[in-house]
Amino acid sequence: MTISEMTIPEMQWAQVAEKVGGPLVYKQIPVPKPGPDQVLVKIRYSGVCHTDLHAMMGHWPIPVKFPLVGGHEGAGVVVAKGALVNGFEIGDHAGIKWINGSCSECEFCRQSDDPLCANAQLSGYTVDGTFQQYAVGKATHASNIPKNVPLDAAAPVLCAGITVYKGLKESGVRPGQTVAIVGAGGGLGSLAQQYAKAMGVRVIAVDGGDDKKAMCEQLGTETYVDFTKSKDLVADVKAATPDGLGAHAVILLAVSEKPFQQATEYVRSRGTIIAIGLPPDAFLKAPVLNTVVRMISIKGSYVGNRQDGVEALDFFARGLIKAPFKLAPLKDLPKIFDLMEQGKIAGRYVLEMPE
Ligand code: 8ID
Ligand code: ZN
Repeated sequence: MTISEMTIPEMQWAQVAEKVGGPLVYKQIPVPKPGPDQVLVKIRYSGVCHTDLHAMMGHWPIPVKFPLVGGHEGAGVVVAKGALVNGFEIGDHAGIKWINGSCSECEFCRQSDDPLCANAQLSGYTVDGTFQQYAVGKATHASNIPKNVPLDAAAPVLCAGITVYKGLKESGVRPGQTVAIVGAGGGLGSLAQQYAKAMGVRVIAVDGGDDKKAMCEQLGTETYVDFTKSKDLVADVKAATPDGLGAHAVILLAVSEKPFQQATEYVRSRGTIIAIGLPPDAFLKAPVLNTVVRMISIKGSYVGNRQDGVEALDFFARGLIKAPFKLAPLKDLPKIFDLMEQGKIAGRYVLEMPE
Protein backbone atom coordinates (compact mmCIF):
# COMPACT_ATOMS: atom_id res chain seq x y z
CA MET A 1 0.00 0.00 0.00
CA THR A 2 1.48 3.30 -1.09
CA ILE A 3 0.47 6.74 0.15
CA SER A 4 -1.01 7.66 -3.25
CA GLU A 5 -3.46 4.76 -3.01
CA MET A 6 -4.76 6.13 0.26
CA THR A 7 -5.37 9.64 -1.05
CA ILE A 8 -8.87 9.64 -2.44
CA PRO A 9 -9.45 12.37 -5.03
CA GLU A 10 -12.74 14.23 -5.51
CA MET A 11 -12.91 13.45 -9.24
CA GLN A 12 -11.97 10.42 -11.34
CA TRP A 13 -11.98 9.09 -14.90
CA ALA A 14 -14.94 6.99 -16.04
CA GLN A 15 -16.63 5.69 -19.17
CA VAL A 16 -20.19 6.99 -19.06
CA ALA A 17 -23.13 6.09 -21.30
CA GLU A 18 -25.48 9.08 -21.06
CA LYS A 19 -28.40 7.31 -22.72
CA VAL A 20 -29.48 3.96 -24.10
CA GLY A 21 -27.36 3.01 -27.10
CA GLY A 22 -24.47 5.23 -25.97
CA PRO A 23 -22.15 6.63 -27.14
CA LEU A 24 -19.65 6.21 -24.33
CA VAL A 25 -18.11 9.43 -23.03
CA TYR A 26 -14.70 9.24 -21.36
CA LYS A 27 -14.81 11.96 -18.74
CA GLN A 28 -14.25 12.99 -15.15
CA ILE A 29 -17.03 12.36 -12.64
CA PRO A 30 -17.15 12.58 -8.82
CA VAL A 31 -15.70 9.70 -6.78
CA PRO A 32 -18.59 7.96 -4.95
CA LYS A 33 -18.68 7.87 -1.14
CA PRO A 34 -19.25 4.48 0.56
CA GLY A 35 -22.43 4.05 2.63
CA PRO A 36 -22.27 2.51 6.14
CA ASP A 37 -22.27 -1.09 4.79
CA GLN A 38 -20.15 -0.42 1.67
CA VAL A 39 -16.51 -0.48 0.65
CA LEU A 40 -14.92 1.99 -1.77
CA VAL A 41 -12.60 0.06 -4.06
CA LYS A 42 -9.86 1.70 -6.11
CA ILE A 43 -10.40 -0.37 -9.24
CA ARG A 44 -7.17 -1.48 -10.91
CA TYR A 45 -8.66 -3.75 -13.58
CA SER A 46 -12.12 -4.44 -14.91
CA GLY A 47 -13.11 -7.21 -17.29
CA VAL A 48 -15.49 -6.37 -20.13
CA CYS A 49 -18.45 -8.76 -20.23
CA HIS A 50 -20.96 -9.01 -23.06
CA THR A 51 -23.57 -8.09 -20.43
CA ASP A 52 -22.03 -4.59 -20.36
CA LEU A 53 -22.81 -4.21 -24.04
CA HIS A 54 -26.36 -5.57 -23.60
CA ALA A 55 -26.84 -3.05 -20.75
CA MET A 56 -25.71 -0.01 -22.72
CA MET A 57 -27.77 -1.07 -25.74
CA GLY A 58 -30.91 -1.65 -23.62
CA HIS A 59 -31.23 -5.18 -25.02
CA TRP A 60 -33.23 -6.60 -22.11
CA PRO A 61 -36.64 -5.67 -20.65
CA ILE A 62 -35.09 -4.87 -17.23
CA PRO A 63 -34.65 -1.12 -16.70
CA VAL A 64 -31.06 0.20 -16.78
CA LYS A 65 -29.82 3.26 -14.88
CA PHE A 66 -28.75 6.18 -17.10
CA PRO A 67 -26.32 7.90 -17.16
CA LEU A 68 -24.56 4.58 -16.64
CA VAL A 69 -21.06 3.58 -15.63
CA GLY A 70 -20.98 -0.07 -16.71
CA GLY A 71 -18.68 -2.87 -15.59
CA HIS A 72 -19.01 -5.67 -13.06
CA GLU A 73 -15.68 -7.51 -13.04
CA GLY A 74 -13.72 -4.94 -11.03
CA ALA A 75 -10.63 -5.90 -9.04
CA GLY A 76 -8.71 -3.46 -6.86
CA VAL A 77 -7.83 -2.18 -3.41
CA VAL A 78 -10.15 -1.12 -0.57
CA VAL A 79 -9.45 2.56 0.12
CA ALA A 80 -12.42 3.45 2.35
CA LYS A 81 -15.19 1.63 4.19
CA GLY A 82 -18.39 2.36 6.05
CA ALA A 83 -18.73 2.07 9.83
CA LEU A 84 -20.62 -1.26 9.65
CA VAL A 85 -18.04 -3.08 7.50
CA ASN A 86 -16.21 -5.95 9.22
CA GLY A 87 -15.02 -8.15 6.37
CA PHE A 88 -12.45 -5.77 4.87
CA GLU A 89 -9.59 -3.60 6.06
CA ILE A 90 -8.17 -0.63 4.17
CA GLY A 91 -5.55 -1.98 1.76
CA ASP A 92 -7.24 -5.37 1.26
CA HIS A 93 -7.74 -6.56 -2.30
CA ALA A 94 -11.39 -6.75 -3.27
CA GLY A 95 -13.65 -7.51 -6.22
CA ILE A 96 -16.88 -5.79 -7.21
CA LYS A 97 -19.13 -8.23 -9.05
CA TRP A 98 -22.53 -8.21 -10.79
CA ILE A 99 -24.50 -8.60 -7.55
CA ASN A 100 -23.44 -5.34 -5.88
CA GLY A 101 -25.82 -5.86 -2.98
CA SER A 102 -29.09 -7.55 -2.06
CA CYS A 103 -31.77 -7.06 0.60
CA SER A 104 -30.64 -9.92 2.92
CA GLU A 105 -34.25 -10.28 4.09
CA CYS A 106 -36.29 -12.02 1.37
CA GLU A 107 -36.68 -15.78 1.02
CA PHE A 108 -34.03 -15.92 -1.72
CA CYS A 109 -31.45 -14.00 0.29
CA ARG A 110 -32.27 -16.09 3.36
CA GLN A 111 -31.43 -19.27 1.46
CA SER A 112 -28.32 -17.84 -0.24
CA ASP A 113 -29.89 -17.32 -3.65
CA ASP A 114 -28.99 -13.63 -3.56
CA PRO A 115 -28.98 -13.32 -7.40
CA LEU A 116 -32.72 -14.04 -7.25
CA CYS A 117 -33.42 -11.17 -4.80
CA ALA A 118 -35.99 -8.88 -6.43
CA ASN A 119 -34.23 -5.88 -4.89
CA ALA A 120 -30.65 -6.86 -5.75
CA GLN A 121 -28.45 -3.99 -6.93
CA LEU A 122 -26.62 -4.87 -10.15
CA SER A 123 -23.18 -3.34 -10.81
CA GLY A 124 -23.05 -1.48 -14.10
CA TYR A 125 -26.81 -1.87 -14.58
CA THR A 126 -28.95 -0.54 -11.70
CA VAL A 127 -25.98 1.08 -9.91
CA ASP A 128 -22.71 2.41 -11.33
CA GLY A 129 -20.12 -0.29 -11.92
CA THR A 130 -16.41 -0.71 -12.47
CA PHE A 131 -15.60 1.24 -15.65
CA GLN A 132 -14.36 3.99 -13.32
CA GLN A 133 -11.36 4.42 -11.05
CA TYR A 134 -13.33 4.10 -7.81
CA ALA A 135 -16.45 1.97 -7.28
CA VAL A 136 -18.64 1.18 -4.26
CA GLY A 137 -20.25 -2.11 -3.34
CA LYS A 138 -21.91 -3.68 -0.33
CA ALA A 139 -19.08 -5.26 1.70
CA THR A 140 -20.96 -8.52 2.28
CA HIS A 141 -21.20 -9.01 -1.52
CA ALA A 142 -17.72 -7.83 -2.46
CA SER A 143 -15.12 -10.55 -3.00
CA ASN A 144 -12.02 -10.98 -0.86
CA ILE A 145 -9.10 -11.48 -3.24
CA PRO A 146 -5.94 -12.93 -1.68
CA LYS A 147 -2.89 -10.67 -2.00
CA ASN A 148 -0.90 -13.26 -3.99
CA VAL A 149 -3.52 -13.35 -6.77
CA PRO A 150 -2.82 -11.11 -9.81
CA LEU A 151 -5.67 -8.60 -10.05
CA ASP A 152 -5.70 -8.41 -13.87
CA ALA A 153 -6.22 -12.13 -14.47
CA ALA A 154 -8.60 -12.39 -11.49
CA ALA A 155 -10.98 -9.70 -12.79
CA PRO A 156 -12.80 -11.97 -15.30
CA VAL A 157 -13.39 -14.55 -12.57
CA LEU A 158 -15.70 -12.05 -10.83
CA CYS A 159 -18.46 -12.57 -13.39
CA ALA A 160 -17.37 -14.97 -16.13
CA GLY A 161 -15.66 -17.38 -13.73
CA ILE A 162 -18.36 -17.43 -11.08
CA THR A 163 -21.11 -17.81 -13.69
CA VAL A 164 -19.62 -20.74 -15.57
CA TYR A 165 -18.50 -22.47 -12.36
CA LYS A 166 -22.07 -22.23 -11.06
CA GLY A 167 -23.47 -23.37 -14.43
CA LEU A 168 -21.24 -26.44 -14.47
CA LYS A 169 -22.37 -27.33 -10.94
CA GLU A 170 -26.03 -26.79 -11.86
CA SER A 171 -25.59 -29.15 -14.82
CA GLY A 172 -24.68 -32.04 -12.52
CA VAL A 173 -21.94 -33.12 -14.96
CA ARG A 174 -19.44 -35.47 -13.32
CA PRO A 175 -15.71 -36.16 -13.76
CA GLY A 176 -15.11 -38.27 -16.85
CA GLN A 177 -18.29 -37.06 -18.55
CA THR A 178 -18.42 -34.65 -21.50
CA VAL A 179 -19.70 -31.08 -21.65
CA ALA A 180 -20.38 -29.17 -24.87
CA ILE A 181 -19.55 -25.50 -24.31
CA VAL A 182 -21.33 -23.36 -26.89
CA GLY A 183 -19.67 -19.97 -27.25
CA ALA A 184 -16.44 -21.53 -25.97
CA GLY A 185 -14.24 -18.94 -27.65
CA GLY A 186 -15.74 -15.97 -25.80
CA GLY A 187 -15.09 -14.59 -22.33
CA LEU A 188 -17.34 -16.95 -20.40
CA GLY A 189 -16.42 -19.83 -22.71
CA SER A 190 -12.68 -19.54 -22.16
CA LEU A 191 -13.19 -19.75 -18.39
CA ALA A 192 -15.81 -22.50 -18.70
CA GLN A 193 -13.25 -24.69 -20.46
CA GLN A 194 -10.80 -24.19 -17.62
CA TYR A 195 -13.29 -24.87 -14.82
CA ALA A 196 -14.57 -27.98 -16.64
CA LYS A 197 -11.04 -29.26 -17.05
CA ALA A 198 -10.24 -28.57 -13.40
CA MET A 199 -13.34 -30.59 -12.44
CA GLY A 200 -12.19 -33.53 -14.57
CA VAL A 201 -14.88 -32.96 -17.18
CA ARG A 202 -14.09 -33.46 -20.89
CA VAL A 203 -14.78 -30.51 -23.21
CA ILE A 204 -16.22 -30.13 -26.69
CA ALA A 205 -15.78 -26.48 -27.66
CA VAL A 206 -18.31 -24.98 -30.09
CA ASP A 207 -17.63 -21.55 -31.60
CA GLY A 208 -16.68 -19.94 -34.91
CA GLY A 209 -13.41 -18.97 -36.58
CA ASP A 210 -9.75 -19.94 -36.47
CA ASP A 211 -8.69 -17.46 -33.74
CA LYS A 212 -11.15 -19.06 -31.36
CA LYS A 213 -10.11 -22.53 -32.55
CA ALA A 214 -6.48 -21.72 -31.72
CA MET A 215 -7.44 -20.38 -28.28
CA CYS A 216 -9.62 -23.41 -27.47
CA GLU A 217 -6.82 -25.77 -28.51
CA GLN A 218 -4.38 -23.82 -26.37
CA LEU A 219 -6.82 -24.28 -23.47
CA GLY A 220 -6.70 -28.02 -24.07
CA THR A 221 -10.10 -28.73 -25.62
CA GLU A 222 -10.34 -32.22 -27.11
CA THR A 223 -12.57 -31.15 -30.01
CA TYR A 224 -13.43 -27.83 -31.58
CA VAL A 225 -16.61 -27.71 -33.66
CA ASP A 226 -16.80 -24.60 -35.87
CA PHE A 227 -20.45 -23.58 -36.18
CA THR A 228 -19.61 -21.40 -39.20
CA LYS A 229 -18.08 -24.32 -41.11
CA SER A 230 -19.73 -27.51 -39.85
CA LYS A 231 -22.16 -29.08 -42.34
CA ASP A 232 -23.91 -31.03 -39.56
CA LEU A 233 -23.24 -29.52 -36.15
CA VAL A 234 -25.43 -32.03 -34.30
CA ALA A 235 -23.59 -34.99 -35.84
CA ASP A 236 -20.19 -33.37 -35.20
CA VAL A 237 -20.90 -32.76 -31.51
CA LYS A 238 -22.24 -36.28 -31.01
CA ALA A 239 -19.29 -37.79 -32.87
CA ALA A 240 -16.95 -36.00 -30.47
CA THR A 241 -18.26 -38.02 -27.50
CA PRO A 242 -16.55 -41.37 -26.93
CA ASP A 243 -19.67 -43.48 -27.62
CA GLY A 244 -21.38 -41.09 -30.03
CA LEU A 245 -24.42 -40.66 -27.77
CA GLY A 246 -24.05 -36.92 -27.19
CA ALA A 247 -22.85 -34.58 -24.46
CA HIS A 248 -23.83 -35.21 -20.83
CA ALA A 249 -24.26 -31.47 -20.41
CA VAL A 250 -24.50 -28.45 -22.68
CA ILE A 251 -23.53 -25.00 -21.42
CA LEU A 252 -25.08 -22.35 -23.68
CA LEU A 253 -23.06 -19.12 -23.65
CA ALA A 254 -23.63 -17.88 -27.18
CA VAL A 255 -25.25 -14.52 -27.88
CA SER A 256 -27.39 -16.05 -30.60
CA GLU A 257 -30.73 -17.86 -30.49
CA LYS A 258 -30.06 -20.85 -32.72
CA PRO A 259 -28.01 -22.93 -30.28
CA PHE A 260 -30.73 -22.50 -27.66
CA GLN A 261 -33.08 -24.35 -29.99
CA GLN A 262 -30.57 -26.91 -31.23
CA ALA A 263 -29.02 -28.20 -28.01
CA THR A 264 -31.67 -30.87 -27.36
CA GLU A 265 -30.50 -32.58 -30.54
CA TYR A 266 -26.98 -33.30 -29.30
CA VAL A 267 -27.45 -33.54 -25.55
CA ARG A 268 -27.35 -37.14 -24.33
CA SER A 269 -30.49 -38.79 -22.99
CA ARG A 270 -30.87 -37.82 -19.30
CA GLY A 271 -28.48 -34.94 -20.03
CA THR A 272 -28.85 -31.33 -18.92
CA ILE A 273 -28.86 -28.12 -20.93
CA ILE A 274 -27.82 -25.00 -19.02
CA ALA A 275 -28.85 -21.65 -20.52
CA ILE A 276 -26.52 -18.81 -19.49
CA GLY A 277 -26.07 -16.59 -22.57
CA LEU A 278 -28.71 -13.89 -22.95
CA PRO A 279 -29.34 -13.12 -26.64
CA PRO A 280 -32.03 -10.40 -26.83
CA ASP A 281 -35.63 -11.47 -27.54
CA ALA A 282 -34.63 -15.13 -27.79
CA PHE A 283 -36.63 -18.22 -26.89
CA LEU A 284 -35.62 -21.65 -25.72
CA LYS A 285 -37.43 -24.22 -27.84
CA ALA A 286 -37.46 -27.99 -27.44
CA PRO A 287 -39.53 -30.78 -28.94
CA VAL A 288 -41.83 -32.12 -26.22
CA LEU A 289 -41.57 -35.76 -27.33
CA ASN A 290 -37.77 -35.89 -27.25
CA THR A 291 -37.54 -33.94 -24.02
CA VAL A 292 -39.91 -36.41 -22.37
CA VAL A 293 -38.81 -39.77 -23.75
CA ARG A 294 -35.11 -38.88 -23.51
CA MET A 295 -35.54 -37.28 -20.06
CA ILE A 296 -33.72 -34.05 -20.96
CA SER A 297 -33.42 -31.28 -18.35
CA ILE A 298 -33.31 -27.64 -19.40
CA LYS A 299 -32.33 -25.06 -16.77
CA GLY A 300 -31.33 -21.43 -16.52
CA SER A 301 -28.32 -20.40 -14.45
CA TYR A 302 -27.66 -16.85 -13.28
CA VAL A 303 -24.26 -15.76 -11.92
CA GLY A 304 -23.67 -17.42 -8.52
CA ASN A 305 -24.14 -16.78 -4.84
CA ARG A 306 -21.45 -15.51 -2.50
CA GLN A 307 -20.12 -18.98 -1.73
CA ASP A 308 -19.90 -19.78 -5.47
CA GLY A 309 -17.82 -16.62 -5.71
CA VAL A 310 -15.47 -17.78 -2.95
CA GLU A 311 -15.08 -21.22 -4.56
CA ALA A 312 -14.55 -19.86 -8.09
CA LEU A 313 -11.84 -17.50 -6.83
CA ASP A 314 -10.27 -20.34 -4.84
CA PHE A 315 -9.93 -22.47 -8.00
CA PHE A 316 -8.19 -19.48 -9.55
CA ALA A 317 -5.94 -18.82 -6.54
CA ARG A 318 -4.81 -22.46 -6.65
CA GLY A 319 -3.56 -21.92 -10.23
CA LEU A 320 -6.15 -24.16 -11.90
CA ILE A 321 -7.71 -21.47 -14.11
CA LYS A 322 -5.50 -19.88 -16.74
CA ALA A 323 -7.59 -18.19 -19.41
CA PRO A 324 -6.05 -15.78 -21.91
CA PHE A 325 -6.97 -12.11 -21.66
CA LYS A 326 -5.91 -8.92 -23.40
CA LEU A 327 -5.16 -5.71 -21.52
CA ALA A 328 -6.37 -2.33 -22.78
CA PRO A 329 -6.62 1.14 -21.21
CA LEU A 330 -10.03 2.29 -19.89
CA LYS A 331 -10.27 4.87 -22.68
CA ASP A 332 -10.36 2.06 -25.29
CA LEU A 333 -13.71 0.62 -24.12
CA PRO A 334 -15.63 1.82 -27.23
CA LYS A 335 -13.22 -0.11 -29.48
CA ILE A 336 -13.66 -3.22 -27.35
CA PHE A 337 -17.46 -2.97 -27.58
CA ASP A 338 -17.10 -2.75 -31.39
CA LEU A 339 -14.97 -5.89 -31.52
CA MET A 340 -17.38 -7.66 -29.17
CA GLU A 341 -20.37 -6.74 -31.31
CA GLN A 342 -18.61 -8.29 -34.31
CA GLY A 343 -17.76 -11.46 -32.32
CA LYS A 344 -14.06 -10.83 -32.85
CA ILE A 345 -12.78 -11.25 -29.28
CA ALA A 346 -11.19 -14.61 -28.39
CA GLY A 347 -11.30 -14.75 -24.59
CA ARG A 348 -11.68 -11.62 -22.44
CA TYR A 349 -10.56 -7.99 -22.57
CA VAL A 350 -9.48 -6.51 -19.25
CA LEU A 351 -9.34 -2.74 -18.84
CA GLU A 352 -6.49 -1.15 -16.96
CA MET A 353 -7.45 1.98 -15.00
CA PRO A 354 -5.40 5.15 -15.32
CA GLU A 355 -3.20 5.93 -12.29
O1 8ID B 1 -25.47 -15.14 -15.19
C1 8ID B 1 -25.59 -15.24 -16.40
N1 8ID B 1 -26.52 -16.00 -16.94
C2 8ID B 1 -24.62 -14.48 -17.26
C3 8ID B 1 -23.45 -13.93 -16.70
C4 8ID B 1 -22.56 -13.29 -17.55
C5 8ID B 1 -22.83 -13.18 -18.90
C6 8ID B 1 -24.87 -14.34 -18.61
N2 8ID B 1 -23.98 -13.70 -19.39
C7 8ID B 1 -24.28 -13.63 -20.83
C8 8ID B 1 -23.87 -12.35 -21.52
O2 8ID B 1 -24.80 -11.32 -21.29
C9 8ID B 1 -23.86 -12.83 -22.95
O3 8ID B 1 -25.19 -12.87 -23.48
O4 8ID B 1 -23.53 -14.64 -21.47
C10 8ID B 1 -23.34 -14.27 -22.83
C11 8ID B 1 -21.88 -14.46 -23.20
O5 8ID B 1 -21.08 -13.49 -22.55
P1 8ID B 1 -19.53 -13.31 -22.95
O6 8ID B 1 -18.82 -14.60 -22.83
O7 8ID B 1 -19.04 -12.12 -22.20
O8 8ID B 1 -19.68 -12.93 -24.52
P2 8ID B 1 -18.61 -13.07 -25.71
O9 8ID B 1 -17.23 -12.98 -25.16
O10 8ID B 1 -19.04 -12.14 -26.76
O11 8ID B 1 -18.78 -14.58 -26.21
C12 8ID B 1 -19.89 -15.04 -26.93
C13 8ID B 1 -19.40 -16.14 -27.85
O12 8ID B 1 -20.51 -16.77 -28.49
C14 8ID B 1 -20.10 -17.15 -29.79
C15 8ID B 1 -19.28 -15.95 -30.26
O13 8ID B 1 -18.45 -16.29 -31.37
C16 8ID B 1 -18.49 -15.61 -28.98
O14 8ID B 1 -17.23 -16.26 -28.94
N3 8ID B 1 -21.24 -17.54 -30.61
C17 8ID B 1 -22.22 -16.80 -31.21
I1 8ID B 1 -22.47 -14.87 -31.07
N4 8ID B 1 -23.07 -17.54 -31.92
C18 8ID B 1 -22.66 -18.81 -31.75
C19 8ID B 1 -23.15 -20.06 -32.19
N5 8ID B 1 -24.23 -20.14 -32.97
C20 8ID B 1 -21.51 -18.81 -30.92
N6 8ID B 1 -20.89 -19.95 -30.55
C21 8ID B 1 -21.41 -21.11 -31.03
N7 8ID B 1 -22.51 -21.17 -31.81
ZN1 ZN C 1 -20.83 -10.46 -16.76
